[in-house]
Amino acid sequence: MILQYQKACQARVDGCLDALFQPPRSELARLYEAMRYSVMNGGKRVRPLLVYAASEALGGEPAQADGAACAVELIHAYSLVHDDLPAMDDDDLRRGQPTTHKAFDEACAILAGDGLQSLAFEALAARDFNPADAALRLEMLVALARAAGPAGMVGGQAIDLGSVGHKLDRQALETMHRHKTGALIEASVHLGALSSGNATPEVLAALGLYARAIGLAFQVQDDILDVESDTLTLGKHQGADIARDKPTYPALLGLAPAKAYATELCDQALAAIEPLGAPAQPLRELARFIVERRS
Ligand code: GRG
Repeated sequence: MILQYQKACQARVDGCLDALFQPPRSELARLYEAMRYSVMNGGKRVRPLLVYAASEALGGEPAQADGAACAVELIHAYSLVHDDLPAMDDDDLRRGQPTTHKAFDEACAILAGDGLQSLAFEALAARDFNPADAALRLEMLVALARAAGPAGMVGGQAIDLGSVGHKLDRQALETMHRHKTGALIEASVHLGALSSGNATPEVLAALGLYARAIGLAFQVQDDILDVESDTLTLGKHQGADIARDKPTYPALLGLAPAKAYATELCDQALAAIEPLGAPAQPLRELARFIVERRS
């Protein structure tokens, strides 16, 4: 069922994203091509899936969630383009293809990342793909800005870069991941819920617990895959974390306890949304997918 749901949501968000990369003038063809290359290249679309699933859990219309689904994927894509740059992780492989700065050049990749970030906020502000209520759209814009910015994802990246050569304990590792990857995953669930127009504080709190747990589970599983998977399946270099001596959950806890921790986080997520009943089924399937995925 998750595969079918996943495919339908991927096709939906890919259709919306595709429309964003039409260069308004010929001089911008290369920049738009670099942006398209960075997005339309086979990502799992986990964050848009969470947007649609959270919206559906609260009886929302997918057409009102399209803007948020595009926005979180655009922010995610920009973060990967910049993360892969020589000044950061200096990677040459992403989603099985040369990274954007390798396929184009470094300046073009920096600008493509910048452009994707701006497009994200434009997509979230547009009336056509979001709730008609302007106050709700403003609330969604602020939520995404906070999650993506210095108190969220950008801050997490700064903590990560600042920790090179230092040993992080479990708490510091958790703080870094909650910012670096958790904030955008939490925002995806939050935006999806808001887009439905039916979010109450109680439901947002339950979804917040769910999102916090799967945000961390996503990272724990990512660390496990870095140990257990292979470069072809991952579409990025397997063992890169170990090679860079990055702190990871398997390194800190051991492989079996790291797997047990991922399962525990998944169970926590499922418990948090129990009261939401049948419409939250896609969210449950997604929580399981996050800890069972192989890439
Ligand atoms: C440069 C501001 C800035 C931030 C970068 C998220 C991030 C912060 C860097 C990515 C580094 C990384 C590989 C983190 C591990 C978790 C992660 C985000 C994996 C990639 O996400 P997936 O698995 O990728 O959803 P796809 O390709 O499926 O979209």
